Amino acid sequence: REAIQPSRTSYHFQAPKNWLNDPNGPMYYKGIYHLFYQHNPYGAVFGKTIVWGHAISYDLINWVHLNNALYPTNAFDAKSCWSGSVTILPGQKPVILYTGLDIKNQQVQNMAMPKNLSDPFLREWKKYSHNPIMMRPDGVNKDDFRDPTTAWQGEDGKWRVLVGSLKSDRGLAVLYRSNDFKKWNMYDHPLYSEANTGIWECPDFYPISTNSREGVETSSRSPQYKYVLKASIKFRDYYTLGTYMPDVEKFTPETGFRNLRLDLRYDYGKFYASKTFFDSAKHRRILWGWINESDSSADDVKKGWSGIQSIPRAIYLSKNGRQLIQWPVEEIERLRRKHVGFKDKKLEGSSLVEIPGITASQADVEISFKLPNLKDAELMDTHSVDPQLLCSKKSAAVSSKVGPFGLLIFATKDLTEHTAVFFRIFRDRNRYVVLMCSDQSRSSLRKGVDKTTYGAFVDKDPRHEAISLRSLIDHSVIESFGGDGRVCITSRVYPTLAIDGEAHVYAFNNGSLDVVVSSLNAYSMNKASFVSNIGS
Ligand code: DQQ
Repeated sequence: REAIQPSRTSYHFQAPKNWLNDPNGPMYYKGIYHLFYQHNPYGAVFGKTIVWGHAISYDLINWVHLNNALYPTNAFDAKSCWSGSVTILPGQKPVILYTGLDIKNQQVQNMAMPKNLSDPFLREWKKYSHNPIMMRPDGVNKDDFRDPTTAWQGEDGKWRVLVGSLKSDRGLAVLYRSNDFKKWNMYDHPLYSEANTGIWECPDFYPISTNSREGVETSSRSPQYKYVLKASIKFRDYYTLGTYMPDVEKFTPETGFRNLRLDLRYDYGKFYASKTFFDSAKHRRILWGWINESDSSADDVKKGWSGIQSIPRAIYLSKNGRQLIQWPVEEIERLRRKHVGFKDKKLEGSSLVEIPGITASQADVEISFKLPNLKDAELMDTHSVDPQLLCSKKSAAVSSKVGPFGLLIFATKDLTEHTAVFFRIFRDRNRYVVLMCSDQSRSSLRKGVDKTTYGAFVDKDPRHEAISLRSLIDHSVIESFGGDGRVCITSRVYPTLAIDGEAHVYAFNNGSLDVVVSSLNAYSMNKASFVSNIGS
């Protein structure tokens, strides 16, 4: 593997070959996790014919690839089967709602059911004979109507579902209702819309508990729940918390998507078209997202594949109720092998400490920092700055007093190549503000790959708590969770020298004042198993 394909990942989900994009219809059904995904079976780039790839797993980590579940067969999906979701109807009956590109290239919504419910893998799917079940509303362009959500059932027995759209410069989540899951009527207003956002792709809408980390089923209701509405807009997944009143179909957001610069996002790096599902086995809500490549289409054709899925993340509300917290599902820890760790070690100003003895290109690293010298932090009016731009202005190489400190990942010994994931602390009046950055600018000697620096503010007070960072490292991807899962930043990088045995990982402090590593736990990671059960 390594010699030919240094960027192929070892424990992230990928298609056996060719193009992959959005996760579709994830579900837990009778002891098995299903993941479908947008897939071009004919090439390594997005194509004219997109189908639903399909894989199953018992643990969300090791997967069996199955035959494609949905592919063009009829006029209503003749050109492609685009994104959609699964709803498990009463009586344990899963149903797929998906977008068809029909024979005239219009986007329509379709339904499909398992051919044989007694096949534990649900390998084959049959399409509903009366498809399409939803046509675009008046005033909506034929390319602006797609990606049905998981449906939810109200106390009135009616089913509701959202479809992403765009109408006269407003992004919107069109709401449909049905008594029987077959005949759907558009409601007279969208669940929510906002001006000047562009189309909302892959909307997601679900309740979330305000007093527990446990996830809840999409149809369940309680005064204790808030609701999350997510929209995928121009390669960023924004979410807003809010309240939902099903009797009048009104969603009232707390923040909305309007202020695109400072709004809440699942991930401030590469992570798109995500989708959640309720895992009834472990009572949690799980989030999957598509992580695309940073290289060119020509590179993808050369390597024969493109796109990976994130490690599934458990998702719940923060204690203060202001945002979501994400954390890799616990099952990923089963891949941990060799461990190195220490506690309470001073990391002096301008210093670098190697984390030795692990496979640094395939690892899980958790590190926490305590900051004894906070009062000297740099002053900054953080309300008027874009955190991502701040990270590129103040890159890992720019020293201040408190920070940057963090990890250098996929680093050569001489640091010719490295990706820096780090924090910097600012003082803003009487508050301390934590900035988290992922700096890809020196990740690879290769030219022509996207090396954008990412960044976001972490809602944590460094006076009272350690600032933690966990990075899942897998050959060409780093998924970083800052402040115990408050800020996630995913990046794709393609080191040319820092591969396999030449890759190192370091803790670094490029600030002039000392910081303390209060704990470090780093692990080599095993490969996950991906088995193909694709046949005729
Ligand atoms: N990808 C699908 C669409 C969706 C987009 C097509 C988002 O259904 O809107 O592959 O990445």
